[in-house]
Amino acid sequence: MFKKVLIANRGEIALRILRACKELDIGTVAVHSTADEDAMHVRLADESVCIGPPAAKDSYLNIHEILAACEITGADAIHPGYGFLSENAKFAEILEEHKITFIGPSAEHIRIMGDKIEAKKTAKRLGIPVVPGSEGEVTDESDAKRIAKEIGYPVIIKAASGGGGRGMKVANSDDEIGNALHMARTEAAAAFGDDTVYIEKYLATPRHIEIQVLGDGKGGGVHLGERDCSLQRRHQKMWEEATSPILTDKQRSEIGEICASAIRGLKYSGAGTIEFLYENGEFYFIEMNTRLQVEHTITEMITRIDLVNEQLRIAAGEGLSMTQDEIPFLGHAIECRINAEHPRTFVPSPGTIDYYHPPGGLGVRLDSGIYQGYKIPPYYDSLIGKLIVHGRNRPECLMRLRRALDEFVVDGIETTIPLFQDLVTNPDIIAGNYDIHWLEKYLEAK
Ligand code: MV4
Repeated sequence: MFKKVLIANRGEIALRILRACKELDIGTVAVHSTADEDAMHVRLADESVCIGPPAAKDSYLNIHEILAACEITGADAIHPGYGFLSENAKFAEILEEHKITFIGPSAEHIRIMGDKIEAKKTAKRLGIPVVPGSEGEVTDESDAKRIAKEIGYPVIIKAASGGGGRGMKVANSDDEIGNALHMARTEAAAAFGDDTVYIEKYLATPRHIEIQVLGDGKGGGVHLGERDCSLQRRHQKMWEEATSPILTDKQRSEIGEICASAIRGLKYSGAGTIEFLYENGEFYFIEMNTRLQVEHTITEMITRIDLVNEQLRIAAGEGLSMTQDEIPFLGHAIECRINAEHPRTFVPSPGTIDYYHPPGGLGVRLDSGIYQGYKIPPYYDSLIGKLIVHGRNRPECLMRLRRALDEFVVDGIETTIPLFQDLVTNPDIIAGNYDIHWLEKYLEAK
């Protein structure tokens, strides 16, 4: 096992990684920008190195500074967390050249899954159901029209280098497809420097269901069930659930086994998430994430598996600590993302936390690095914590979430807590009756 891990991230996920390292008696190095000097994980780390000014491009994305911090401290591995450099194949390659372990999959697998066309081809080859659409890149209007005729309108045009919803355009008929193709390519070129696009059948009211997988890099691999992440606003997940309110045990093990088998076939190493749209009882692969996700926590609550611990063991060549039949799916868990944002306008609300009272009690987990007197910097993502609640079943989990939200006090800034206090008593939410558009429609109607 590693002697010292450098945590190349900030906020709640940096603290999460630090905790797993400490439990394995691994030394911890925190890197931080000048804006994060007072961050909780910096205070708790064995060592800390300031790697630059607040802007992410000069600090958390600065590969040279991070490598220098590794050299100075003698860290033998780096955990990238999520976002920042976590899916940067070049970074993984550079670390390999410097004999520093990147705690994550191979640069090759990061690269394949980062190209949504390659990812889809690979998924299809491995037996994962995909959305009907073009085999590869769509270049001109006639090509797009031919494929649209085959799969039927409406269709959606997507950026190969995309993800997170940017560079997507829907077309409902032949006379819309030319413009949709042009707009998607222009947006993709501007956002990703790559105007490669592909076309798929547009699913109008799907749910977003993702499968957590773990591969040992040697042909072994398991799935850890699903997360229902349909409650999103502008492609930002807000409320995630494990298990999904609408999946049966049979569906879970079927789609889970398809994903685990694909991971074994790839000889994938580390944690990964295979994302699906789910509509009318069918799963459709859309993309694979080669990083630990924000919402990994709810999977940990129902399986009792520490996913960061597994990542560290796999990266150290110790393989998986469990077989598929040793993975239970116990009860129900819900995660609410606590953002420093206004609960209705979602305008960011950085500033100092004057008074802080976190919830507690049975089945309540709060992953957050904030504390009373902490000053939330304006430079980064607005996520300041995740409230995770577990119950023996979904009704108990909802009741406990409602109780925890009512206990939760964060004075001095606006947060999304009041939004969740609304949602947890909403009849559609209580019934589990929502698709990927539900939250935006709900917010528009308010
Ligand atoms: C789709 C889709 C409908 N049909 N693909 C959004 C970001 C990226 N993950 C893919 N996305 C979508 N792809 C087809 N063929 C609808 C979306 C989508 C979406 C997907 C998951 C969660 C929230 C979403 C919000 C808007 C659109």
